[in-house]
Amino acid sequence: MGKILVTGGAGFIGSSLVDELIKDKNNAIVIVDDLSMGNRGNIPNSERITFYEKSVCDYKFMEELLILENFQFIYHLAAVASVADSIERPAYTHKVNSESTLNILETIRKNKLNITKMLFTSSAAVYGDDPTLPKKEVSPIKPKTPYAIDKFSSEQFVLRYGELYNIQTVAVRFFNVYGPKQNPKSPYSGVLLILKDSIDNNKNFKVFGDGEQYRDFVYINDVVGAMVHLATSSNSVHEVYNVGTGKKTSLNSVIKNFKEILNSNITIEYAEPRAGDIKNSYADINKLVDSGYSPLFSIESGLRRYLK
Ligand code: UD2
Repeated sequence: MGKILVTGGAGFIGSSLVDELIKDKNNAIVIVDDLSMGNRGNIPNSERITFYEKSVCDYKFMEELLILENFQFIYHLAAVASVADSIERPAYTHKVNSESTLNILETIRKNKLNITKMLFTSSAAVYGDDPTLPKKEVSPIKPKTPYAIDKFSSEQFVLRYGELYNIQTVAVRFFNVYGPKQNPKSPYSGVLLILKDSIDNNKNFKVFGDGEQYRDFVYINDVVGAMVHLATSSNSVHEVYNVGTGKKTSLNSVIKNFKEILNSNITIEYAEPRAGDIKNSYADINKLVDSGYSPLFSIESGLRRYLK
């Protein structure tokens, strides 16, 4: 591939992407991460990786870096990754999740940088709780939080800006991603990590609601696979793609999977539904599949790999 920038490359998804990209001996990777969510230990050791502990909001640094390195590929993952955090800090979130993206685009445009592809990572949060299911890329957009608003606006900036100024761009909307390297200490951990953590530490697991709510849980390897595919495919330009499995899995059924795989009992407490939660969500992934990427992991095989 060549010279690659991964912002947020010390985080859960970013570092998993780096693990994959580094396998290709032709790749040299630059990571920019301020370690606000990420963890240095997530970054693999390699002389083909350069790590800068910097914020993507350091515009002077980012501009100099982009001009100096002349990247072929840019994966922009650095973000305030927590919806709850975005509600606490909307203006800060806007800086990190939106303005930093525009700054990268502006630097590319003004300096006529010749990138092969820039990929932006958005979220299923943009659909909000509109009841239309499964979510298609053309389904109604109803962002409910600063996080979702900024993800949607940045995604649109990246795509339409790309069209206007002839920059090759693509965007993805992640559904519920799980896998190793997710930070169990984070108060905003995904439900599968919390479940795993409860089992590991012999704690009760609290189900918010009746457990019949469903999600599209997608294993990290498929998320990485889809990103690399879309970044390198010359047909996927100025488009946004859902990244999920296309299958719905209820919380109760995922708990059953955990019990079977680990052959252990889990003590469940049922509690009131969590305020602000959406009831159900899952992706229509036909667009992704038509582009040439089909997920390899089902919830069963993904969980087996994850819990191994
Ligand atoms: C996901 C994203 C969020 C945002 C949102 C958009 C994660 C961690 N969160 O939220 O950032 O993009 O999608 O819609 O990926 N639950 C329990 N017990 C727990 C924790 C959760 O029952 O201890 C339930 C929760 O009430 C919900 C389901 O599990 O019904 C999934 O919760 P989640 O926080 O993993 O993910 P989600 O889809 O609400």
